[in-house]
Amino acid sequence: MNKFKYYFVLLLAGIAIVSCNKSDDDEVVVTPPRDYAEQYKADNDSILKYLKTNYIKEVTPDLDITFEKIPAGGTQTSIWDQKDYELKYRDVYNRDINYRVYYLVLREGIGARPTNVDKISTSYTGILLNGTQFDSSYGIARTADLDVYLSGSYIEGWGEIIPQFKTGKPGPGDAGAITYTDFGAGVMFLPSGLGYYNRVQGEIPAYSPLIFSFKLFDLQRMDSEFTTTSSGITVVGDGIPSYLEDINGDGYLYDLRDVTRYPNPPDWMKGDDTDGDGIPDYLDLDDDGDGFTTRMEITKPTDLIGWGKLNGEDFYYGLSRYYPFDPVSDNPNTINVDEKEPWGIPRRPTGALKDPSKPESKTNPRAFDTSTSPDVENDYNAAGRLRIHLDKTYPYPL
Ligand SMILES: [Ca+2]
Ligand SMILES: [Ca+2]
Ligand SMILES: [Ca+2]
Ligand SMILES: [Ca+2]
Repeated sequence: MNKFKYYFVLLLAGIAIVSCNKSDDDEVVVTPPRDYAEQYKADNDSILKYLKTNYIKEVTPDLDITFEKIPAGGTQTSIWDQKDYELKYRDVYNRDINYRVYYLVLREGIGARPTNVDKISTSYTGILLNGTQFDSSYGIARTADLDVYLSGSYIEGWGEIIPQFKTGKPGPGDAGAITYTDFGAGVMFLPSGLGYYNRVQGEIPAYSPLIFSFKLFDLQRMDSEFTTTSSGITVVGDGIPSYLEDINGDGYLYDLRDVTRYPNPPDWMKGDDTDGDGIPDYLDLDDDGDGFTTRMEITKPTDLIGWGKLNGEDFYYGLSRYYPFDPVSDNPNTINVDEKEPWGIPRRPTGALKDPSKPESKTNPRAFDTSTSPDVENDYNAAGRLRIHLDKTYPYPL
């Protein structure tokens, strides 16, 4: 091994050890962990008790919420019984436990819904069931990665509950800052198994249920495929944002190869793997398993980038090297940039055969039909078309 490289590796190892020690200062792991099912039962009892013995003391116009314990003889209506805000739940499967996670909807929001692998802009406050505040962004927006694999966060409950809400509407605020109106806002009541569980984290004792009030301002769509090397993982993406790889459309993406988290997943978690190879589309570099990468399949021919010809006329195809999932219209707010991408990812071509006297095959494919506009529309734009990267029969079986 090259001597310089060797020292460099040693140096990296040294840095890694130092940073591990640092994180050990504020995190103590209690081992062995308790049984998840027993702990969930205890946590659920505690959370139900909290919901039935506390009330909503105040919700400000900006949707900051405070709870307080109903005093002895008090006539306040509990969080559980009140009707001002809807108390909902979502059933979550994790580590073979079927969790019922309660959350309060202060406002759903009006924008887009993040998936559980997107990044969000949020402000939040976390408290324990005894009212102790252990964390807050104090109204300042922070970026949070909901992806449990990339965030390094142990709080899996966020990715399960936040996608039930929508983002807000951005607008100019004071001093050029962006402020949001009509954002989603809520409160989640997480059992410890979807929080830090057996880890002591700062002021949070092991096995603590966590209450987070949050505002969902904005989101960033992620393209999550990654490659692994000795220096860690590199997110590379396949050109299809993860939220468009949610094949069963439930808003959630799960890597079921993680048998620690998902040992016996229910059927509703399984619908996002087109080729059935166990790698969900959002992490699969070849979604249909035909040996050609999705990235290659959605790459435009070079004559379909920028200005070209369509039916003999000048035609603007868009600047991107890749077909977008669906056609993209020009953004009127950016007057100097033409974002228009008139064609989305095509389906299996429907045009003329290369040799019309022979049947369709790998060596005798159909062309993308550009002879008439309706056929172009059908190949590239038809609503609900099976896009090339999801078509197991294309190019063709051998
Ligand atoms: Ca992707
Ligand atoms: Ca899904
Ligand atoms: Ca797959
Ligand atoms: Ca493929």
